[in-house]
Amino acid sequence: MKQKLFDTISAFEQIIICRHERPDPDAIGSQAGLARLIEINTGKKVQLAGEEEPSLSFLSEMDKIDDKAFSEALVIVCDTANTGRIDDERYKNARELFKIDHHPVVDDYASLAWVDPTFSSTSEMIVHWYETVASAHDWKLDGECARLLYAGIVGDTGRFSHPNTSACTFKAVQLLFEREFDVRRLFNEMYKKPLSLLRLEGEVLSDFTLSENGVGVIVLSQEQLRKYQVSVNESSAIVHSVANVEGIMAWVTFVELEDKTYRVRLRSKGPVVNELAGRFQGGGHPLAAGATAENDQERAQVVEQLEEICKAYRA
Ligand SMILES: [Mn+2]
Repeated sequence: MKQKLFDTISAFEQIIICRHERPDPDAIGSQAGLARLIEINTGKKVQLAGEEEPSLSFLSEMDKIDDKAFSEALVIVCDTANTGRIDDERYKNARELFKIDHHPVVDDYASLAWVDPTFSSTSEMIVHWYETVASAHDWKLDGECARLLYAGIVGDTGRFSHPNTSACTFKAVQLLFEREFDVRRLFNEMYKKPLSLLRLEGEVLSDFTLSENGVGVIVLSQEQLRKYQVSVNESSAIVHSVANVEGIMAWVTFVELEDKTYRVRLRSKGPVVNELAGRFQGGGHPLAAGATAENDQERAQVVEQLEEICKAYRA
């Protein structure tokens, strides 16, 4: 499939790259990193699809793309397991579709797909692809590519602290570090936090409780988000703030949206949580997943089921 990716890229003049909605650094890093890699080595213009994400614009901005362009293009979708999360529905009109992803398969949406959950991140897959396929065709990977792909790896491995970090990860990082880019500046941009978010975190942490089974629950209301002027996307930083509490097994963050539904973020130290996410219109990795709770009743069900999972895990 890796060689097929190279051949398919070579066969198309028009290339568009998509990634998942509400992007994280790996989504944009792999999308923009691959785009740049193709551009500097083939001279082809590669367009980036999806909504602009202001908090990640230091990585890359998106392109405005005509409807017509999609029907003539190879569309590559990075880092997205299910069709519902692909940012820019026009991917459906693509002449050819290629999926590159490290999440376990949810939707088998592309006839051409390179999916491998042993990689920490889609960005790591791109580096691996460069090293094993593209470099043999004399492709170069420059400092800006390295910066984008490094951001993706750092994001998805939690700065090399999550168990998805492997020898292959460090091999990829070695290659990237042989290029020149400003790591310090990148980290400053990735981990900067608005003061308002810090204040909201303070309020959340002072109310935080842990159940007997080691389950932590955080609920962010619309009222709190408004009071502290924190967006739903920015609030995702809060999910990490309780990760190191002694005795925690798994935790869940509910962020209330304007329509009174909740965005659910599940994290775990061992108990598998993506099956639970799957029961609530979501999915993800075994130890990190996302879902939706339609109302307070479903919110309570998520907590109840997470309690059961952690209790069973401990037994
Ligand atoms: Mn990813």
